[in-house]
Amino acid sequence: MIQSSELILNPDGSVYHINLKPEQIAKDIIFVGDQNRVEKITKHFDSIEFNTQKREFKTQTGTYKGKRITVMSTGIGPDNIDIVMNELDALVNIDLNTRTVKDELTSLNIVRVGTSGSLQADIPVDSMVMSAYGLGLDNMLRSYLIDSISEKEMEEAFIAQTNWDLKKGRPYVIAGSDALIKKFESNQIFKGFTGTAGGFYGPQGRVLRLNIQDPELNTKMDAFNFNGTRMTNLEMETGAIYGLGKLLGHQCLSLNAIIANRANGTFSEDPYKTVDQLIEYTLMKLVE
Ligand code: R1P
Repeated sequence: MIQSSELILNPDGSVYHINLKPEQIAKDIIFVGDQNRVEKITKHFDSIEFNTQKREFKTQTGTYKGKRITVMSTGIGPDNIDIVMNELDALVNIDLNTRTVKDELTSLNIVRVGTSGSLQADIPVDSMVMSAYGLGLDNMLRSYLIDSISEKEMEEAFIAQTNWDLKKGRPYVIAGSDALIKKFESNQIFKGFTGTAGGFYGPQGRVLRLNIQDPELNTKMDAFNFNGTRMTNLEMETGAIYGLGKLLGHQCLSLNAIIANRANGTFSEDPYKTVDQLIEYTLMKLVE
């Protein structure tokens, strides 16, 4: 039995941070970072059956073209992903009354609709990237046993090619869901290798007033090449979603609207339009 201190429930029986009960979520889930992006997606829905918010975790469940979908904001960063993925999994795979793991496990489909900065000049602002792999630079996932799910050769190549300082922790590489990659790929979206940083400024090589441990990191990441796979973009959730998804048995895919280009220093003139384009693409592919 899982103790109340380990799996915390609210007085109404919902799970602690995401504030949800099992019947309130669909098997198809869209993650967004920004809580204001939830309604940008659900405004396309036929109907909304449920709505809640606690802290940065806003959730709406409804139907789109007859398919039941939950849209949920995760806030920013891998630490939030640890909370969201564990609590969502508890909703489907732990009996909250007996506090025991169910005999029959449920696999969720989770698609992130995020924003991100491109690392390559030829992946321009206002384009879309689907992550074939997530590269975690954040360490969160290292609290779990990930040897059986991580792509060791790619990790080693990244560490060697960037001369990564292991004092910052060991980067990890996790593949996205093959089934979802097949479902979502097209000539409208780049397929990429996405870095997930544990912060926005120093951890992504941005310098305002503080010197950073490796000023050349972004240049080295641009040049990273593993058997033809280049690093495409940087954001703050994909690696963590892929890692926890694989460990817990869920199908996960991360899609990102490219709103900045770090290689040539440009930022989208209309980032909301780019996000809207990704939302429409995601909904179209989800019901195809
Ligand atoms: C940083 O501004 C945030 O934006 C990106 C990053 O991953 C990070 O969460 O994604 P979202 O727009 O989905 O939050």
